[in-house]
Amino acid sequence: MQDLKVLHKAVIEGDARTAKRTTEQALAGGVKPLELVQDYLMPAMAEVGRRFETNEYFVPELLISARAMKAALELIRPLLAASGAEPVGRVALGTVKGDLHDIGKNLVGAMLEGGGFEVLDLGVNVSAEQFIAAVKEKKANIVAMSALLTTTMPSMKTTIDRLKEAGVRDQVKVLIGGAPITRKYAEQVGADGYSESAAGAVAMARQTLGLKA
Ligand code: B1M
Repeated sequence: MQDLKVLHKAVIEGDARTAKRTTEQALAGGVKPLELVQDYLMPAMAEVGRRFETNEYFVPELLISARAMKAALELIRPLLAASGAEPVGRVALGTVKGDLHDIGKNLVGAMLEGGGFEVLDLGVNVSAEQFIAAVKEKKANIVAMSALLTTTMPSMKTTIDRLKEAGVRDQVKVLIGGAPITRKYAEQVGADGYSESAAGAVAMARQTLGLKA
């Protein structure tokens, strides 16, 4: 079994090829997909964020680290999502308007799929109108919003307000999350649920629909 610190280092250094190869080998060697995410990939991105804050890294380094993380996640996501049962709910998932961060959102989507939900991934920079359209036209019964920037957090409240104005707020549960989001903020904006992690998002989604966690 290879040393998985190589994976951690590959993401920090933006080495997508090594990140992919190490992930392939680890999965083939029986390492659990979630362990790779929680113990190696997420701590690596946290370190990338720390370096960005201290001006050791700039946007190009963030981008190449994100690319390395995505290379690993592309292999991991289908394994997290493997399920096959009838969907327990339909989730309209997106990163809110003005925000382009999608790594956490993609993980949340994979975990929700793994937890038996059908996920309509609306992508990044998603407007209130796009969420409303997914509720009206695609009959989503959960709206799940991710935000990574303090400047885009207010888009969550805007979306909730617009869901009310469109007369569909009562038809859906609204879940929010992302690094700057807190439970208190979720309460303030009138969301139905908040989770700080992708794994917790599944339990929260089940809970809001009255299903067993
Ligand atoms: Co950006 N960025 N970024 N960035 N970036 C942060 C968020 C930042 C904290 C870095 C820093 O200063 N330390 C900072 C925000 C500061 C703030 O708002 N207070 C920041 C900044 C400033 C910016 C720009 C403004 C930089 C610039 O241009 N000057 C710019 C903004 C662009 C925009 O969105 N409009 C920008 C751009 C980028 C890149 C494009 C280069 C790249 C993103 C690539 C991509 O996503 N495709 C990037 C990256 C990589 C980061 C960091 C380093 C890593 C984010 C990440 O992917 N983390 C980040 C620093 C950090 O977070 N430490 C940073 C890994 C991921 C698994 O975690 O997304 O938190 P996360 O998701 C978690 C949980 O939060 C939760 O589950 C996930 C897994 O457990 N979760 C949910 C997420 N959504 C959820 C939803 C739920 C429930 C749980 O329910 C619905």
